[in-house]
Amino acid sequence: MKNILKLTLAILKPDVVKVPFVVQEIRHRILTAGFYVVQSRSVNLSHQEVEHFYSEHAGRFFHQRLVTFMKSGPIHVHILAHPEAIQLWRQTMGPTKSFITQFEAPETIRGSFGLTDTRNCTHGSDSLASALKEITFFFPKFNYEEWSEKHEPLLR
Ligand code: RTP
Ligand code: MG
Repeated sequence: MKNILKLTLAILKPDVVKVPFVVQEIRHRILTAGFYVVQSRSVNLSHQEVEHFYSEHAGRFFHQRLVTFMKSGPIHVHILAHPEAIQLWRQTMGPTKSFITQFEAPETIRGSFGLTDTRNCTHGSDSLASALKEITFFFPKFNYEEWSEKHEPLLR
């Protein structure tokens, strides 16, 4: 199970998916950062699915705004692999609040393309436990052990 450390779940949120140029640019950044793209899908989440995915934020002032945004259109979901997957993807995305990030980390994805604190382009798992839960949520048939056995040596 330790090899899950080398995977993370990335989401391109609806604001990004609506703009093909930004989708291409983010895919380019994913590859140049050194990630291997394990599996991808496009999905339009229902209200209930978004509520479930972001249940940790239930009750926060931005929760309703976040749910409305995340169900507003298709999202692109990727399982990314890298020896430091979780940390590297969060570094590539940049800090949550785009309004600040555009000045403090303009080279990051959120710094380059984020529109607001909520419409901030991308999602990334924030821990091992989240990565496990989120990968299972979007890819219920994904088999960590099988993947690790075949591919993990390539990531050393
Ligand atoms: P994410 O979960 O999407 O990777 O982002 P994160 O860890 O950097 O941020 P988190 O605190 O988990 O918040 C989840 C998402 O909620 C929206 N948000 N809006 N002040 C606001 O309007 C606000 N704060 C957070 C963002 O879309 C954030 O990514
Ligand atoms: Mg988060």
